[in-house]
Parts: sequence; structure tokens; C-alpha cells
Amino acid sequence: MSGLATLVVLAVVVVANRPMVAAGAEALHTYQINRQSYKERFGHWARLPVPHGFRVNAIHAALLHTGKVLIVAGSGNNRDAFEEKSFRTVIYDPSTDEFTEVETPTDVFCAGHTFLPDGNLLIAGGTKSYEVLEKDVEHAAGVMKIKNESPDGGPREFPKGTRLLSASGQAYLTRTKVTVPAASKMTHGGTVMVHAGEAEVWVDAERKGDAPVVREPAQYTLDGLTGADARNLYGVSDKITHEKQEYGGDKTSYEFDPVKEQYVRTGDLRDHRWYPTLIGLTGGDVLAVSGLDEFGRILPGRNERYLPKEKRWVAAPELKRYFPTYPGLHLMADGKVFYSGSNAGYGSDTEGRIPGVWDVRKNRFREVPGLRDPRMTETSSSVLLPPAQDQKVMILGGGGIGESEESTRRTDVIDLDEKKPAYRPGPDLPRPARYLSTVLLPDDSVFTTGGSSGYRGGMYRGNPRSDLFNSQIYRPDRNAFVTAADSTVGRNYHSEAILLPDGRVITMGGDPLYDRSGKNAGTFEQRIEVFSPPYLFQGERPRITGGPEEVARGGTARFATPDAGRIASARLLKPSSVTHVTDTDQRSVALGLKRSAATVEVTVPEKAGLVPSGWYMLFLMDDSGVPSVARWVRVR
Ligand SMILES: [Cu+2]
Repeated sequence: MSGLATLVVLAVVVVANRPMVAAGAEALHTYQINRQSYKERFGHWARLPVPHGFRVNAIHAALLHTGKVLIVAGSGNNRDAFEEKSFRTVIYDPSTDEFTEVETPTDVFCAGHTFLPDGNLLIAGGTKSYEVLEKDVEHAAGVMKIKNESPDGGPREFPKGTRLLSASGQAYLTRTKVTVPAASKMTHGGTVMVHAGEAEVWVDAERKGDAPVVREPAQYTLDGLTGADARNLYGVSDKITHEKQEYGGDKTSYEFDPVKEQYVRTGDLRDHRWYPTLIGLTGGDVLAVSGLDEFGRILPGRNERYLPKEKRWVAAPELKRYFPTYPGLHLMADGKVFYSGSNAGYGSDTEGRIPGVWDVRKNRFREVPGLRDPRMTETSSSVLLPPAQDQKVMILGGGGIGESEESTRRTDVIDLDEKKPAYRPGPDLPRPARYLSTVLLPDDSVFTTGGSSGYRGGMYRGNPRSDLFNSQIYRPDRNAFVTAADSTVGRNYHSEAILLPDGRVITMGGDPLYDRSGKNAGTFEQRIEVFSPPYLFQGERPRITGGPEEVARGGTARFATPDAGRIASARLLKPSSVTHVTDTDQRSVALGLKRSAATVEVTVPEKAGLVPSGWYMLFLMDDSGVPSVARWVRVR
């Protein structure tokens, strides 16, 4: 036998053996993770079978007080879906494993959302236009402000395709129709001042190439106007270039009704918003904070307020403050708002990045010191640690600004009850992580899962893919992580995890920029996994068999349980509403507890900043930390 033939034979043996070795290791791993002792210690993951027609790009998720999971894609970061106006929302019922489709009227992709006191989910903003990358911009484009100096003649409407001309004779066409209000007259100290009416619109150069590019502010005439019109109506623009055009925000707003399972339109936002954070305040109003406007520009600090009784948005100039998009905000016990420093994706690289306490009554902002890796707050997550009474917030992971390859293992914890709150070191994550999902569990621990070390699951330290499969549970009492079972699906950008009423955690989404090779476009992750924490393998669960549907803040309520003798604690968990690892809703509130023979009496704290009005899951935990299935109660 020649040397070459021997080599070939050996190669065949090696190739033939490899799958057998892998299959052996795989079988051993499967055996290990399914053992009772393993599940008791690390928990257990299971893949959820999702019928074909209900596989969507999960961008937003919320747990409704019907116990069902609202999964919102909108156009799902898919340009074709956007252009076809194919917007998706599905509802998953964890008690029956059934999915249903919900009609989605507009593109709520990248809206903000939070629960209202009555349990409706307020969803505001979304996508008006998709981004256009610099390489795809053929015609120079920019935002044109059309001004109207005439107080007479009412608003003026200009159709799509209206031409504006530069001094050098280049023509630019409006992308949409635009209505310009009349000028307004105001008297200042006896003199009448005229303030021009104005409206903004995208314009695209009529000709391709560089000739129509304008890099400085300039004035433009509206083609075809004569006489007084030509003097009173004109355009001004800062620049018309081939620069990348960012996603544009929408101004639609809905209350999603969990019972009728439909979107109900409310008054529009005052500003278009893409990537806003919505946060409920103690009185029941909601603030919309930050976002990109309809032209993809970050809002320069204009925030607004939703009045749930009137179902409309009002300007809040008294709360002018600049934040990057999707700021990580948490309602504090005293009604102030803590900005953890977490944010997602857009904004100045210097302004608005320092965490602090925002007093929304006086619009004062007090920065807090101590955050390590302060330049890696983008795509970090933050969470009000359990129980809410401790007023501690944790920030986890995060990465450098934009498509930075940098990310951090850092977690820091701040105690907002201190006189001068400051972040202090928490335990490191096992690996640097962006987009980490954090989920409060009823036993006062925090489950963390998913994320990637690199930007959108991509390149990190030479590896083209960087999804993280390790999960861990943070225990605030020990300020330490314990290891949990590995997930089997990688989840990075546009992914989320939420606690279910049965104590499990559902994980969805994932939007890698590239595939495994790092060369081709990635595919949105549509598989769903469910994690059963270790507490579900540690003995019989206590049960709640009766009790009121409503409890009053500061009041007590009695719940029937055959397990009263071993109930050790009671918690109200506010259901999650999460997108881009931003969740202003989830919190866990400790209740006072008195046991009798077959009932427990719980006491709800008094402060609305601790227990904002709304629907909660009541969990009872036994003396070994095993939780009941939750019972829904409304706090008034
Ligand atoms: Cu996004």
C-alpha cells in the first residue's frame, strides 16, 4: 500500500468517527441536563413549538393581565415587510400553548410601551421610514424647512414632488406633501411681530451625483411662485448630502386592550418618536422620553406626557432634558425617576450619558458617581432589584457607542436610599455582554440570559459570532451570581425575556447583523425557548385558591391557601413590557404577611412610587423558596 493510500484510509476513519464521538458527547449532555439533580440546581430549558404561521420577529414583548404574552414585530426590522405594510403582532397563551394573530394597523416597530393603571398597554411611536445607508443614497437629500411669512391666506399645502431651487439653479423635490401654517402675529411691547409658519419635509435632489450637494445652510425658492407668494414662501436647509438617512419615527399611539386583544388608537404623540422610553409616573400619567424624529434626528430633549383619562399626549416643556434613545428609566419610591445610564443605540456620544436621579416635579437632575466602564452603557440593561423596597438598581454589561467591538462584564449596583447614592461594584458577568436580558423572579433573585459579546452577535476577539449561551441568577442578598443551565438559542439585538405567571421565563428574538460566516446578512431568530428555574424542581408548589381581584395600596387582603402553614413570603410582581432590554415596568414588591390556618393576609405598601397602580402577579413562596403559580390582582 502506498503512503498516500494509507493517508486516505486514515482520513476516512477520522471523518467517519467524528460524528460518533459528537453524538456520544451530545447524548451524555442530554442525559446530564435532564437529570432531576441537574434541574434542581441549574433549571431546565425547553424549546417552544411555534406553529409556522406564528413565527414572528419578536421586537417587543409584554405580559398581559390575562396571562397571555403579547409579541410585537411590526415590520420586524425587515424592509420588505415595511414596504408591503406587513405588520405583525401575535399573542401566545402559556396555559394552552396557543397562538393568535392580532391585526396591527401601523408600524409599531421600535415604539415605546408601558402598562397603564387599568392594564392597557400604551404603545407610542414606531417606524415611519427605514434607514438608507450612505452607499444606497443616489440623490443628495436633506431636511427642508418651508417657511411662510404671511399671516394671511391660512395654511398652504404643497404636494409631493414640489420643486425647490437653490441659488445655483439645482432642483430638489419634496418626498411627501407638506402643509405650512400661516405666520402668526404677536404683540411685544406695542410692536406687532410676525412669526413665520414653518414645516419640515425631506427633499431629494432631482439630479444624481455631487453637483446638487450643499454642505452649508442656504435658502431655496419654491419653483413657480410669483408676486407676494414668492416673497413670503421659501425653503431653508442646513445641508443636502449623501449622508446615511436614519430610521424615521412615527407619531401614532395606541392603547392595546388585553381583553379585546386589539390596538385602540389614542391621540397622536406631539413629536414623532423612534426608540422612545415610556415610563409611568406615580399619578398615572406616562412620560415619553427621547427618540428619533421623523427625519431620523434625535429629539433635543423634548419629552411629553400622556393623560390616560383624556387619552391624549401633551407637550411637557417643563421636562426638557436630553437622553440617548431608549434610556433605562426606573420609577423611584419618592416619585423621582432614576436614569441608570443604560440606553440603546442613538444619540450624542457625550451628552446625556451620565446616570442620575431625575426629579420630574422640579426637572432637576442629580448625577450619580461611581459607574465603572461609563463609556459602555449602550446596549446595557438595568433593573430595579427585588424587592423594590430596597431601592437598588443594577446595571449589567453594555458596549461601546455605535458598532464598537468593545463590551464589558461589569455590573454595578446603586442604593438610591443613600443620602448621596453612588454605584458600587457588583459581581462580574462570566463574559462581556451586550443585550443581556434580566428577569425578576418571585424569590427575590434576578435571572439573566442571552446577549452577545460583540455588536449584534457579531465579531468579538476574532470570532465572527459572539452569542452567549450561559445563563446565571443574581442573588442580591449575596451580591453574587450562581450558574444556571445554558440556553440553546443565541439571542442578541432585538431579543427579550419575560417572567410568566407560572414562574417560568420565556425568551424570544435575536437579530444578528451577520450569519455564522460573518459575511452574509444574518437571519432574525424566530425560535422561542422557555426556562424553568431551579425552584420548579424542588418540591410541591404552594397554591393560592381564592382571594380578591383588587387590593388597595396601603391596605390588606386575605388569600386562601391550603399551604398557609409553610408560606414564608409574598411578592407582587409587575408584569414586564420590554424592548431593546429596556423595561420600565417590571418590579417586585414585598408584602407584609400574616399566616392563619388556611389563609394568608398580605399588606400592600402605601407609596405609589413603590407600587404604582396596575395589575400585578401575586406569588406566595414557601419556606424552601418554591413559588406558587401567580394570581392576578389589581392594585388601586
Ligand atoms: Cu431596534
